[in-house]
Amino acid sequence: MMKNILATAGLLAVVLVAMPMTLRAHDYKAGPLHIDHPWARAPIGTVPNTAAYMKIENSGDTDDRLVSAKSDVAKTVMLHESRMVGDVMKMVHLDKGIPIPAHGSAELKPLGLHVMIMGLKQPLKKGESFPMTLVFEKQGEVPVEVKVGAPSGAKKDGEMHDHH
Ligand SMILES: [Cu+2]
Repeated sequence: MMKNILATAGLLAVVLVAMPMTLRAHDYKAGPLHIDHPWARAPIGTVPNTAAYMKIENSGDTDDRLVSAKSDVAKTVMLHESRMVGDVMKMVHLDKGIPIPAHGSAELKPLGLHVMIMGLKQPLKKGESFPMTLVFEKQGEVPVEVKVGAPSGAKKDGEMHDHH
């Protein structure tokens, strides 16, 4: 019986170690802010654009705001929101940033708020990661590593950006 438990525990340890890095969530603390699992889609084919997503929680008593993001991997990094207008997905540039309310959170996710990455200077492959600096109104600059996940499956996923 004891032997079985030990064998099972050993097997579990092996499985955990063997888990690919990309599946592991990662997160960052900066003052009252908690930034959970920043990740980006691998771009489709030779499209030089992609988007990054994460959840940002604010456990503090003061509202904060994500005002911008920067990264050397691309020419342009800006804050966007995808919105359905009729049956067309439109991109809106959020020039006032994304509010992170006190005791609240903001979730950047596909088909919603995102960090738009345009004019990639290098290909991004699934499993890699790249540095990005998030700039908050109160908390200031917070460096994070963005993990590259799978590319989006379809155009309607909102990752194709027709800029107007
Ligand atoms: Cu966008």
